[in-house]
Amino acid sequence: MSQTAERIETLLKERRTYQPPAAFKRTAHVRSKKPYQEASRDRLKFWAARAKELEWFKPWKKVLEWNPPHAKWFVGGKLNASVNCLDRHLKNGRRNKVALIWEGEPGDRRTLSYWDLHREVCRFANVLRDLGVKKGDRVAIYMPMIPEVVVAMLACARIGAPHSVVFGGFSAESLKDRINDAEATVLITADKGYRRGQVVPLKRNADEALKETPTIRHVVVVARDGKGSEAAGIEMQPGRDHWYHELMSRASPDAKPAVMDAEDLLFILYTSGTTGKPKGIVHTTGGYLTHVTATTKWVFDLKDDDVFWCTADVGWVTGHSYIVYGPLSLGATVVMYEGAPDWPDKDRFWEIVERYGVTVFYTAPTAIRAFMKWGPEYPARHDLSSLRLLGTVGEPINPEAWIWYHQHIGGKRCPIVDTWWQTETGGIMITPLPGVTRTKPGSATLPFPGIEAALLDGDGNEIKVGGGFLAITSPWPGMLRTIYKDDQRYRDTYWGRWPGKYFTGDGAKRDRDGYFWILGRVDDVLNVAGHRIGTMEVESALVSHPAVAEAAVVGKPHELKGQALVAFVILRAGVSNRPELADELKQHVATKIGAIARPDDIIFTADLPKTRSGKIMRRLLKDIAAGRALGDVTTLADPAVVQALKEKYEEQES
Ligand code: 7RM
Repeated sequence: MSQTAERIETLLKERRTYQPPAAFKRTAHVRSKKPYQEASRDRLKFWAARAKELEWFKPWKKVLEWNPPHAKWFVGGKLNASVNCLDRHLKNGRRNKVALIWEGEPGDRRTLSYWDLHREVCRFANVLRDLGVKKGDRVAIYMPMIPEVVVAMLACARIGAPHSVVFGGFSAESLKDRINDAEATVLITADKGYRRGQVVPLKRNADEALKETPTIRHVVVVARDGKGSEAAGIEMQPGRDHWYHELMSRASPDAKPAVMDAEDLLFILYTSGTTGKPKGIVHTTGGYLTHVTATTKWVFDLKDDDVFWCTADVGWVTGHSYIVYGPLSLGATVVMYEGAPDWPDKDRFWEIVERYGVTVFYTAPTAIRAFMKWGPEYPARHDLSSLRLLGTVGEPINPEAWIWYHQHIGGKRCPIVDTWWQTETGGIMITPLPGVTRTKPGSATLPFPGIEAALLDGDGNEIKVGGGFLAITSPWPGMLRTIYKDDQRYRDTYWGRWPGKYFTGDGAKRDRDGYFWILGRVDDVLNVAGHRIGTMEVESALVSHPAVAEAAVVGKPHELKGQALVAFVILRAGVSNRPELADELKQHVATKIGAIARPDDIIFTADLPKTRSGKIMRRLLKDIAAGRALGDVTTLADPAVVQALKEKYEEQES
């Protein structure tokens, strides 16, 4: 049985439902289905009402201009995202409210009030302006999870310079490619970060990337442990490299915000697609901020006394939308943690929840499955009674993990919001509203008010009940506007399948109540521990190794990570299979892309199963990797190849 078929089978058996607890419902922002009705009656009026909750320099003239596949939201409106995240809280009684509670992996702690954060952001905005950064210039950010990464993002927003945050776990080469695609002029990094007790040498990686990034004029380096504790051996190139603390010490804490058009770029974020080249997803200001602010408020039900912890890294869209822009725009208190969940021990997250009284907690199924495996004794060591709402994102959650999360983390009293969305959608799209929606373990439930989703078949016919491709059938405020410098790819990837309807790349099932059950990607994108990885990217990395002639990468089901990578490799003529070669190739991929893309298994083979026209039959490779009986082999050029591969893999596994 295929992985998808297995999942459908499990989900079909899932009949448990959970009503919002009465106590939760009583105080929730949304207590009735009214917003759904209002939005379906007049979607644009609904979104305009959400946008009015932001602070605008100048109101918009038109809510939406839709020239498929290009949308403009809040046309003519002017605003600034950093003003919405900071300045407005200096006037509404929140200026001494804690904005950020930060904890480093080694145990160092800092808190910043909205006023503190405002001063830091203004100072850094001035620093960037002094370095010559102008409105529209791209700034690359390659940092650990420290408060300065938030300062850097908001400072870019303040001066109208789109940021491109590159996850700190990516390699020098990945960083280089992203800097060059965006033609960034400034890079902000740190001397180091900490992860699972190890030092992450960010500046050293950056230096490697900087050898081939001709557009970079300046590099700003944050000393992770402060002035006087700069990492040893850091090389600062005179004229190009500057210490953050030195520039900041001379900068004024007042910086006028740039007046941004609603459709001016706020950021670019690279994500994996089905080719070897990541896509620069473009998000603009007014629609994005409206979408993330509205969803943060209603999905996480955030109130002034909440303490919100989203465990994502700011290098991913979840960090952009639900650590930075959404919660700060609402004036919430946000917890930010630098390191690993099992450092120094497997109860680190629960220690943090207890210490700061976290009330709303948002994490990924892969983390929940790890907690399950470690055992309930770790959360049981701590008082988790402050928690009132739990969320998940990034991949399908299996019902067992949902139930475990509900019981052992939520103490059976917290609703769970399983939120489906993508880098491209900007914000949450399919989700329960915790005070309204009856939840079912494994289902992301229903589209957020104002979002229109459907299941379509290959011809674009709607499937009301059953399985199909997940599509978004009308534009939404947080949608990507294009792929940076590649509008054709934008048109082809997302809008080429059905005119005017957005193709998500996910398969899903819809039940009789209209609930969506997301099954996973239907394209050549894998989801490993909640991280999106393109099979083609890994294949390109493999064939860049001198020993490799050809490679095909597929996913196999993995207990914790959801999926793991399996690479089938054909060696070049004359290369013999040394015993250490598999490890060398795994390391090669990690060096080329980043540790998240390291394959679990490498299978050497003399041949790959191909159709008569020469297309690699990934479906068969997936069957082999998953240890399943082989699917249909009738179109194969040489069926013996597959049988031989399968036997080889089984031998290797046992
Ligand atoms: C936010 C984020 C997007 C892909 C998406 C799905 C998968 C995300 C869920 C989910 C099932 C969910 N952005 N996905 N959330 N699958 N249930 N609640 O993850 O761009 O990195 O990934 O992740 O396949 O297409 S992302």
